[in-house]
Amino acid sequence: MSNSTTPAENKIMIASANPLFRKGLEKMVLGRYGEATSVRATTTTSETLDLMESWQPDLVIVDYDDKSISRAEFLRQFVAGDLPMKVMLVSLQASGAVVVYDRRTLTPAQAQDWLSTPQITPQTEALISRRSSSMKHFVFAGVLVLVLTFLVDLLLSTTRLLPVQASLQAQPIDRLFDIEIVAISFLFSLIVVFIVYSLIVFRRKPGQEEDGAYFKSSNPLEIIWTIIPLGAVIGLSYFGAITLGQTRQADPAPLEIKVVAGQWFWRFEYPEYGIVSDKMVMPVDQQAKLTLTSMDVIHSFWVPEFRVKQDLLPGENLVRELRITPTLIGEYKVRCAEMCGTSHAYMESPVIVVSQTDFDTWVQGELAAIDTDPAARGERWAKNNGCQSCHSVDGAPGVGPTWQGLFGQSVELMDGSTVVIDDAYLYTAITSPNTQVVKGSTANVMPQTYKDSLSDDQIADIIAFIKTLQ
Ligand code: HEC
Ligand SMILES: [Cu+2]
Repeated sequence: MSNSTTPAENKIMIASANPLFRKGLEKMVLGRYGEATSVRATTTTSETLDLMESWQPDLVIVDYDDKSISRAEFLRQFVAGDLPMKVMLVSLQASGAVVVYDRRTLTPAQAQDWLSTPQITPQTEALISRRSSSMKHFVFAGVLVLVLTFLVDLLLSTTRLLPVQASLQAQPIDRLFDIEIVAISFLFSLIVVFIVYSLIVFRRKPGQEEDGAYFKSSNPLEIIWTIIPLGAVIGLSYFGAITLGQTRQADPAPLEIKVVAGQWFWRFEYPEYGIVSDKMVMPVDQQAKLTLTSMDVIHSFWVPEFRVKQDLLPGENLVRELRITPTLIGEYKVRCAEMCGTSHAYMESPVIVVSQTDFDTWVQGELAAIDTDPAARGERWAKNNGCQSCHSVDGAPGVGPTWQGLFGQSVELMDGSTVVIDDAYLYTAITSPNTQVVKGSTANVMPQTYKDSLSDDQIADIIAFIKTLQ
C-alpha cells in the first residue's frame, strides 16, 4: 500500500461477505490512516459494482477467498473506469497473501493472473504439497502409535502392578484392568507420539521465516474426537456394570461373617458359631457373605488380594454387603481405605485363608477358649472389640488411660470430684463414657455404643479382666 504524503481524504471500500474480514480490515485501515479515511463495506457483487461507480473509492480491498463477489465482473468494471483506483486482493486462506493492482498499470497478463482460481502463489503451492505429504506423516505416526501401544502394554502387563489374585471376584476385575491397561497404553502412545513427532519433524528449519499455515476448525476432526471418547466411556461403563454384577453373584450357602469397624479396629463375628474374633479366618473356595457396619465414622474394608472394596457406614439402616470367595490359601491383611482419624494408618487386621479342615479346627479352638475363666473371656472381649487400640494393659500411654493399676485407683474427674474406681465406676465408664470423664482426657473419644454392642455378661468379664491388671 503506498502511503500518500498528504492524505486529503482516503476513500476505501471493503468487499467481502465475511463480517470478520470486513471488521478486521476496517480496523486495520482506520488504525493506519486515521481520521482522514472513510471506509465503506459491501457484501455482494452488485452492491460492490454500484458503490464503485457512485462513490469512486481510491482503493478497493477485495476478499480473494469470497466466491460471492464475482471477480470477472469486478475486473471488467475496474478496467473500464478511468479515474485512478487501486484494487487490493487479500487472501486469508493463502496465509494472508496480498496483491495490489493499479487500474492504470494493470496488464492483461496480470488481470488474467488474478482471475484464475485458485491463484497459485509460492505459499499456496507449499500448502498444497504439504497437504499431500501430511497423509504420509499420519500413516507414519499411526504406525508409531501402534508399536508404542504394544510396547507400553507389554511393559505394564508384565510389571506386577497388582498383588496376587486370591479370590473369585478378583478375576473379572483383573480382566477389566487388562482392558483398561490397553486403553491407557494407547492413549499414552497417541499423545506422546504426536507431540514428539511434531517436535522433531516439524521443527523450524534454519532460514524458514514465514508464518505457518492458517487452519480454521475442522468439523470431521471434532466429530471424530467426540465420538471415539464417547464410545470408549460407554464401552468401559458397560464392562464395568457387567463386572460389578459378576462380583456380586451370590452362592446359595455362604459363610456369614459380620464385619464391624471402629476407631481403630476390626471385629469379625461368626453368628453361625457364636464366635467373635479380631482376625478374619476364611475357608478356601467357600463364598463368605460379609455384612459390614461401622460403630463411629466411615471406614472402608479393603483386602487388595481380593480386589473388592466396600465402605462401612455407621447406622443400622446402612449395613453393606460384600461377597468374597477366597481361592488361595495364605495370610493377607485387611486395611482401612478411608481416612478415619489418628490411628487410621494402623487400622489393619489379619485375614487368613485356610483349608476347610483348618477352619473347623480354628472354630473348635475358639469355642473351647470361650469357656475358661471370666478374666480370660474378658481379655478376649476387650481384644475383639478394639479396646486395646486406645487402652494399653501395660501402662503404656494411649488415646485412653491405661488399664494397668486402674482398679482401686482414685481419680479426679473433669467436674473436680475425686472417685475411687470400683466395679460400678467401670460399668458406667464402659456403657456411658461421657458421664465420668477423667481430668486431662477428652470426652466423646471413646465410642458411646458399647452399651448396645456388649452384653452385661461380657462387660462383667471385661471388668474382671481389668481387675487382674494390677
Ligand atoms: C477410640 C478410643 C477408645 C476405645 C476404642 C475405647 N476407649 Fe475407653 N476410653 C477412651 C478415652 C479417651 C477415655 C477417657 C475419657 C472418658 O472417660 O471418656 C476412656 C475411658 C475408659 C474407661 C475409664 C478409665 C478411667 O480412667 O476413668 C474405661 C473403663 C474404658 N475406657 C473402657 C473401655 C473398654 C472396655 C473399651 C472396649 C470395649 C474401650 N474403653 C474402648 C478411649 C477409648
Ligand atoms: Cu478406618
